[in-house]
Amino acid sequence: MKLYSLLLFLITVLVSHAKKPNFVIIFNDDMGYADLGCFGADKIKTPRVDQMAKEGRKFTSFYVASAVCSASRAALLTGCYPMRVGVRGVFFPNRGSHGLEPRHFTIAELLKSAGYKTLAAGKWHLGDEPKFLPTNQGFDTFYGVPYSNDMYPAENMKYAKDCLYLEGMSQETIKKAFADAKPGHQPKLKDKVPLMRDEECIEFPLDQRTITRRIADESILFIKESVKDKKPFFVYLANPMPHTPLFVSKDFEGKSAGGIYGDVIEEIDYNTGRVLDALKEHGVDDNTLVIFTSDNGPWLIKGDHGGSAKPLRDGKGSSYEGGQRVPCVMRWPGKIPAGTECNEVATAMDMLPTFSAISGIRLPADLKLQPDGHNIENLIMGGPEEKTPYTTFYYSNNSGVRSGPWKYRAGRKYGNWAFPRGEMPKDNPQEKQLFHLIKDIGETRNVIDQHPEIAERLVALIDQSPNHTMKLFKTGKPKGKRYEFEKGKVSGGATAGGKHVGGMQNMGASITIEVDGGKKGGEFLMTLGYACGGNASVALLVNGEKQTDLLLPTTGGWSTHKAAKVYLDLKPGKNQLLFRSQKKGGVNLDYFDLKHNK
Ligand SMILES: [Ca+2]
Repeated sequence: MKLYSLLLFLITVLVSHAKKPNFVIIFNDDMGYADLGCFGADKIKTPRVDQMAKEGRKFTSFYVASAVCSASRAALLTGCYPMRVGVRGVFFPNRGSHGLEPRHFTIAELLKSAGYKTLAAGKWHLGDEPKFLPTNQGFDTFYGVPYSNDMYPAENMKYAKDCLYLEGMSQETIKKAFADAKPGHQPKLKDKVPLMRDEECIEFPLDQRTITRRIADESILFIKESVKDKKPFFVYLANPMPHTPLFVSKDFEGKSAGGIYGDVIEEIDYNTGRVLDALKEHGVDDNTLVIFTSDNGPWLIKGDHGGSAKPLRDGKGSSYEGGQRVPCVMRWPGKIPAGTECNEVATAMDMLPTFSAISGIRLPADLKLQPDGHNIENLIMGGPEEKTPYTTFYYSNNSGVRSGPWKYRAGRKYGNWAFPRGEMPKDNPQEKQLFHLIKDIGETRNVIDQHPEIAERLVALIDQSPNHTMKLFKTGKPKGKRYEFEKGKVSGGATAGGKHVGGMQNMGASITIEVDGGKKGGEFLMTLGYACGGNASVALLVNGEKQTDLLLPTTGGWSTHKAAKVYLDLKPGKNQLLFRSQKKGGVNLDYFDLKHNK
């Protein structure tokens, strides 16, 4: 027994002293499936990423959880489908208070809890207010752009005292641009975005020709310092390009046979190589997992300023494969067999559970939202016999589902932003489709009529999708303090919802209710009783600030009452809750219960 205890002690000591592996994620913006040499690009040269693939593993069925930026990033960092963490699409500055809520648990928080140094370098796009910035989501430091490089300054941005102003800009010119903007419109400063360090702007507008190099510089310096401090590290290097507008430094201008788009990719490739070289130089090459991928497919409407997803159909914003299936290469010398390929389904949501497994850092025992992603250590490091843990994968906003080789596509139209008015492609079918992705990777043959039973099975899977923020429960006794919605309190031209008191059948209709946050305030569990015929969307504002979108699944009918649960933060004392219908069809709200989550 004594010997056993001693052994256990020794093992514990050894394990705790074992070197934790480092993680580097290089997340590119709008890079297409065919934009890398190792994925079939002919005009664009990417020797460093190709070398990475030769030394590591190429993933040919790697998906992101959304076909657009913010939602894809939320899923990468939390391991959850984006709707579960309240992120539906793309965040814009100056359009209200929104972002990935700080209460959601990220990869950076996981690793930081075990002593990792954590850096977010590059594009963030999960909210630009201080409370939504990387430094409030587990990153020690942030150096980069708070949103897309084609956006605007944020009106409430904090500027550093020694902020560098370029292009004749100053605090006065920025203020004037906001004052001159038409109500509800952005200032006339498109494509002028801030470069931030932590919570402050340090350069405005960012000289975009320098950004690819500078975030690599920052990452390299961070790697060097982490090694010097003997700390494991996590670098989240999110290149703001090839999202348009495109910029390159002098060194890469006109170099690629693929035009300016090719120049941008080649500069990214070169700087990826510099980061890989830094790992070698500082002796951590064989203790670092590097992942190189993209946040969604290529932005095809940008023509030769957009990439290619060949042989996949369509690109960014689409529920065809080109929207969410992205190029992915992973490298970890000695752990990942060199020059191999994995064709099994893997997703960006797998990073959090996989990093947890690889590093031995457990997810918090009280974590409320368990990741939808899986530990894919086997797919990353195992042999060709390893199989995907996915029985189902849900596309953006449940627009489709993949199960094995089969994909059912609900036949949703593209938004106008993906294809400008009048340019909607003729082959933008709204009919329901079934594809066999192994036999037909390009989604050219709809076989729904030949296999109606398979389509039916997949449709039923969509109904079970976790990609809603809220799951349904039976209504029941009050769980905590109950608040009833009162009759006649609906504003915004809503019609009363039959016998239900809180009917909000018009878009924009709202109900305000005052609640008590108690002495301490904090996090509360809300159980919301409601009924609706179709899926409903309700914005929940707490004290005037949007806290989340309540994406309420249909209860199956207007007379069928169910309840859904969501967490929200309240301040001590009185709080004003505003529920605003965001979708035609609306919802009947019955009551909600609030229980302090201690
Ligand atoms: Ca993107």
